[in-house]
Parts: sequence; structure tokens; C-alpha cells
Amino acid sequence: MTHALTTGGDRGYLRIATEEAFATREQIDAYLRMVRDGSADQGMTSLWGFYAQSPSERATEIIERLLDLGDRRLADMDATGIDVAILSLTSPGVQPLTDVAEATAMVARANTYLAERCAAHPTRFVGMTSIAPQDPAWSVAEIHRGAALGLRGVMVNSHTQGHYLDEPQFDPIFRALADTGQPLYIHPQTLPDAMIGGLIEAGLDGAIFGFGVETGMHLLRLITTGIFDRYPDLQIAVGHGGEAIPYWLYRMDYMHKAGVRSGRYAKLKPLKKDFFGCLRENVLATTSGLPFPPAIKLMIEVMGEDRVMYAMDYPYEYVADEVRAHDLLDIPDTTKKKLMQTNAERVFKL
Ligand code: 1DF
Ligand code: MN
Repeated sequence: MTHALTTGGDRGYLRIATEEAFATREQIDAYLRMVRDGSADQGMTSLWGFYAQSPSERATEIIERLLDLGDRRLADMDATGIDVAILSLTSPGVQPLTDVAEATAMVARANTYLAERCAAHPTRFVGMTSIAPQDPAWSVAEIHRGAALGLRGVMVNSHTQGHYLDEPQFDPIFRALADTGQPLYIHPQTLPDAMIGGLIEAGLDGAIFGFGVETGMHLLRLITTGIFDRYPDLQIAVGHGGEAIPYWLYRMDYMHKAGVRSGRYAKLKPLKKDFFGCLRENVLATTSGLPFPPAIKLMIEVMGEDRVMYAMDYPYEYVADEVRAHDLLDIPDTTKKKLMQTNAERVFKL
């Protein structure tokens, strides 16, 4: 151990963790019902069939921690020097629920509960609004209600039953983000059956790899279909090192331009803002699950020091030495303060 972890800014910055999960009991019960009655798809069965039923220490500890928005979580934050947690309903939220009325009622209750817990601990907890993209018009109203309750930012767990946010029925959600001046956070979820082939059999469908591939694709779909040309001020955050996109940005930008020039896809139109411009003006990346200095430094170099934010990914990763790895990054102090504190303050208007 190199140094003690305490809250309060003893290292020159507060630590604001931006991708921190909670769950409600009824949400986990709904997942379990879907796993048991066979209506869950392969990815849900693999992920929530595990967390909601496994007697392993990993699963049982994570469920207990997810369900706590009080003393236990605060003690865990204190023990790892986390000043502020930006909380969101764990993945996949209510997005796999096929009964739209059940989904909207459940996520509304979760948002109300989250807002209450944030009000009870206003210096420690900040919450994001979760939505049910199955019902875009309802989600628009919920984005406004969440903002009025003091929630900051909107969480979407990637695809909704195989549908992606670039599809036209979801446009009102982007209008509501623009009207309320909030960022969108696209968090991974399990892959739709159409995409999961080859992954489960090798244990690669979850956070290890599948999550990143699918969520990275989601952001890329939004870029290639021109979301940032339509909403030039929109800010979209993704976790896990920007789901690897900063790493292969050159290739994506090169091949996108080559594809557009040659007219290969009728749908692919030239963008006002190329991939580099999007990543440097509209995309935010967090370090959830990636307390890995080469990756963090690459993100900062590619996207700029104003666009990378710390995240722990509690409770899926709750490792004190990962916090220390951030503290010990060999980057300028001013850059580190942006990473750990002030970028999140700006993005979430804290
Ligand atoms: C896992 C990881 C699950 C993350 C998550 O939500 C999640 C996991 C259900 O390890 O199974 O949010 N994560 O973001 O890396
Ligand atoms: Mn996460």
C-alpha cells in the first residue's frame, strides 16, 4: 500500500466516481422472473442468472452492495476515499422488460427513490435519471421530471431489445437532453441474441469483452448516422476507457472517410464533424474498469484532458488499489484534478 485513502481532498482534489451502480429489489426480482420463465435472452440469462442466483461471494456481495444507498455504501466510499458517487440504476435497467407499463412504473419508482437518497446525502450522492426507451414519449417526460427532482444526466444501458438510439423513434430523447442541457451516459448491457454468437461459449459475453463491443458499436452508430451534426452540443459519456474507441480512432476515422468517399454505403453521409472532432467535442470517456495507466494516458492524449473522468464501477469493481493507481498516474497535477474532480463537476453541473 502506497498511501492511505481519505475523503476531503488531501491530495489536492476530490474524487468523484461517475459510473456507480445501484439496484432496486423489484428490478432484480423482475430479472429473476425473466430468467426463470425463459423470457430472458441468452445474455440476460448469462449475466443476471448469475448475479441473482449464484451463492458465490462475488454475486452475493455485489447484490447486497447494489441494494444499499445508505450507510454501507457511504462506509465503502469512505474506505476508498470516494467523495462523491454519481449513481445510476444498474444495467440493463428496465430496458429488457416487454411490458411497457411495468417498465415505466418500475423505473419511475427507482428514479424517485434515487432522488430521495441523493437529497438525504447531498454532499456524497448525485443521481442520473434512468429511462425506458421502449416508450420514447414517456421517457421525454421522465427526463424532465428527473431534472426537476435534481437528478443530473440520463443513463441508457445501450440497446433496448435490439434497438439503438440512432433509430428515428428515439429522436425526442435527444431533444429532451438538449432542452434540459443534460449529458447522456451509454452504459453497457448484455448483447442481443443477434450479436452474442461465439461469445458465451468462450466466457466473453459480459464485462470482459462483449459489453465493450456492443456499447462501442452503439456510440459508433450514433456518430456515423450524424447525431452530433444534428445535436452539436450533445455530450455522450461512455465508460471503460471510451469502450476502446480512443485506441483505434485513427483507423475508424480513416475507414469511415474511405467508405464515404467511395459511396460504399448509401446511408453513410459525410459528417460535418469527423470522428476526431466528435471525440474531442462531444464524447466523454470514464475510467470505469480500466485503472490502467497506458489506457488512461492514451484517452487523455486522444480526447483531451477535459474529456476523461474517473469512475470506480462500484460495486462490480471495488478495489482500493485501483483508486491508488489513479492517484499515482504520472500526469500533471492540473490534469489529474480534471480527471478526478472538475471534469465531472462541469459535465454534471455539480
Ligand atoms: C458487470 C460489470 C455488470 C459492469 C454490470 O452491470 C456492470 C459485471 C450488471 O462484471 O458483470 O455495470 N461494468 O460496468 O463493468
Ligand atoms: Mn458499470
